[in-house]
Amino acid sequence: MSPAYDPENIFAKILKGDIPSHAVHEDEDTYAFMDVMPQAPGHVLVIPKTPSRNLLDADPAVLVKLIPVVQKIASATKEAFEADGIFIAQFNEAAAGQTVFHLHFHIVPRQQGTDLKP
Ligand code: DGP
Repeated sequence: MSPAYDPENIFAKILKGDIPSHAVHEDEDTYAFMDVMPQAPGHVLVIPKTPSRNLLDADPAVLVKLIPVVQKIASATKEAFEADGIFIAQFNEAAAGQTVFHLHFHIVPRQQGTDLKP
């Protein structure tokens, strides 16, 4: 069983407007914004507005609304950054690399022959 959702996590504060962010999309259920530590130009994070610690913790009904937005933002980002491909990643718990405990998808434009920043 996962630890409880912490309502004071950074992305919860971004959703509340307590921490500024650069929005690229917002609707009733979803928010997308630029990652403050981009692994490549155009690195976007897509999050649900519903409190969810990670994918394993999320109500499937939340994912049904979130995934089409991930797809849409990935397509738009690929076009905007003239990327050769798009990397989409999502981590669950610290052992797997999660550092902010509010469900998020990383969308990172990739150019052929370039590496992600470590
Ligand atoms: P991870 O939990 O490891 O999947 O990644 C969390 C990401 O969140 C990481 O790429 C950096 C980003 N991040 C952390 N703090 C902030 C913040 O205050 N604003 C924004 N825009 N991004 C943040």
